[in-house]
Amino acid sequence: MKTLIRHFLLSVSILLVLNIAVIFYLAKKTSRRKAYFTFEREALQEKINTINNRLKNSGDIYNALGQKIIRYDNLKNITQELSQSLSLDTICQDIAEFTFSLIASNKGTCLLYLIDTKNQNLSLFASRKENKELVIKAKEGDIFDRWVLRHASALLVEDISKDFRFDLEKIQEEHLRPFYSLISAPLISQDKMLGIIRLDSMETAGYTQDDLRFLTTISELGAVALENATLFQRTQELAIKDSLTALYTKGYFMDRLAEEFKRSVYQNVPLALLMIDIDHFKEYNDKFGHTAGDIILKEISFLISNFLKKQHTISCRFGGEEFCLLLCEVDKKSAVKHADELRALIEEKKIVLRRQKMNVTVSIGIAAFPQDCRNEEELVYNADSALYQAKQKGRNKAVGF
Ligand code: GH3
Ligand code: MG
Ligand code: MG
Repeated sequence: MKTLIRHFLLSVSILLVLNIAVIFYLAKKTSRRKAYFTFEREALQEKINTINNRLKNSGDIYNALGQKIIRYDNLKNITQELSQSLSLDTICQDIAEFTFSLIASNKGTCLLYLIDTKNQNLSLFASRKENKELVIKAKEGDIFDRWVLRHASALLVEDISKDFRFDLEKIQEEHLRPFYSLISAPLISQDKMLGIIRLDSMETAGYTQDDLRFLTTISELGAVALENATLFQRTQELAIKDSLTALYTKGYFMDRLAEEFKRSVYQNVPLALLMIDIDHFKEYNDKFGHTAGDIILKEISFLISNFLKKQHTISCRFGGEEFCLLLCEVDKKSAVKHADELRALIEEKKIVLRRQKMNVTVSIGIAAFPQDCRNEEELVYNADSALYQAKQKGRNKAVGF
């Protein structure tokens, strides 16, 4: 019996050990599998992340491409719009409008400067602002615009406070309005610098290289349109301006006189005409030569065209050494007074002819609406008669009709 019990216990023990071994084996196998699955899951997750990233990048590229297509599609409209106008002002407004809406989405500020040919300085011509209250202090450009002008190349500044090329103190001196980033491109046509188009933003890194590339494309198209408009304007001016004195020609003046006369009648305002003739001009020609005569004509024209600048005046070269000055909304009494001031101004001016200082004089005849005439022809005729009287009275005189 005892042996039986011992055998039984041994069998049970063996069974128990076997069971434990099986359980241990199974547990180990399960944990290895678990580790394997965890590893697999992580690998899969990584693959999913990579695919997601690729999808996101593709989405970004897709969006960027979409934006590019929209932008470049708009270039067609810009080209069309710009080629339809020959007015400098309209073209500048159009360039600023396109740039502001297409690149900046109407955020920040867009400024367009043209080079003033007289002093070679930049001069603000058109602007678009997100904040309408903003004051543009730098009407002749700032440190960034001068950089673009000097280098004749486009500029991207992501953060003005961190760009070593520009002195922050100077920037703050020049501006009332804050901005942190900008892009700017020169307007160049046939190697000639015409101006600058620029965008600035209240955010740092407000523009990308792609924005700059697009701005450069717009500036190239804009520059061609501006050059055409300038040439057209110059051609028009040549037709209406006398080449020696830069005063209006007689034909153009007569058209303007007719307009102003009509306006005076409708609005019941006075209008006065000064007919000016250089005294003994032929003698200067004979003594000093024709070129010296031309110098006199230029000097006197300059004085006439700049006289009473604050008032509405129109001046012209009426004939050889004869000029007209129309004083709009000026009555006869004031006109006679002004004519004598002009006469004295010319008399006092020293004109150098062959190293000799000369005092050239003029005679002036004055006629005015309403008392002296019923139409513009009578106005001219009567001013001329008054001029004849001024000559009769001994020259260097201003005489009213
Ligand atoms: P008066 O005081 O009576 O006006 O005498 P004047 O000598 O000024 O007048 P006149 O009509 O005898 O002479 C005008 C001269 O102007 C004759 C002409 O040769 C000259 N003249 C006309 N156009 C030009 C020009 O473009 N350049 C030059 N240098 N002379 C001109
Ligand atoms: Mg004369
Ligand atoms: Mg004359």
